Amino acid sequence: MNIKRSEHIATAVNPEGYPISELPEIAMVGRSNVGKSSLINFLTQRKSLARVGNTPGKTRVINFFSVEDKLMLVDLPGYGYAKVSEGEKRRWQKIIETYLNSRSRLCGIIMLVDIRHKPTQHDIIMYRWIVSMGKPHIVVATKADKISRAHYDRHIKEIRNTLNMAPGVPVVPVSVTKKTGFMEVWSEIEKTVPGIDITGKKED
Ligand SMILES: Nc1nc2c(ncn2[C@@H]2O[C@H](COP(=O)(O)OP(=O)(O)O)[C@@H](O)[C@H]2O)c(=O)[nH]1
Ligand SMILES: [Mg+2]
Repeated sequence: MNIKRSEHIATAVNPEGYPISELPEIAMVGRSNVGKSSLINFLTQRKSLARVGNTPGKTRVINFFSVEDKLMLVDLPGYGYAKVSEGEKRRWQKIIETYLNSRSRLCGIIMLVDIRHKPTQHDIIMYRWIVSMGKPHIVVATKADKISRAHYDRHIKEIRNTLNMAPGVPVVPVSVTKKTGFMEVWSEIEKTVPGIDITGKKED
């Protein structure tokens, strides 16, 4: 399948800067450098719609990207980057929390964790908070090319246990370099947003 149309719509730090739009939104949440921007490029089949590999911790803004004029993917600032001041950390936290708490068309959240590593304390706190919001969510395990397929199960189990995930919530391994997990993530997004059909595979 091909995504025909995707576009950078807005960059914002606070609600005044959020775009005026009716599109349902899916937000990417995760540590700095985990692969949020890469996942957006992967899902939109664009090389550099979202900027990848900035100096970690430099993305202090929210970026909104429309897909097929049907959906907005939202790239939130990464948390957990050590080399910034406490004040700076609080500012980021506020940007993320304000968005997640106030955005009424937020339909679902994709929480990203690196498939190689046990989720950190920051991840655990963030995940608990996502669960408590009661919005649909999935976990994407990024950089799946960095481990062998034979080890997927073990790593996914560790992620599930550490985050204390309910059995019904999927963990989807994704590698943007090997281009695996594309349909799986889109299909989860389609389940999350009522009536949306990006892949053309949904039956109605
Ligand atoms: N090998 C590999 N590298 C990845 C993958 N996804 C992201 N990266 C790399 O991880 C780094 C951080 O990615 P980025 O998307 O900027 O992370 P962000 O800070 O969460 O937006 C970049 O160097 C990416 O090229 C993946 O699936 N496989
Ligand atoms: Mg990024």
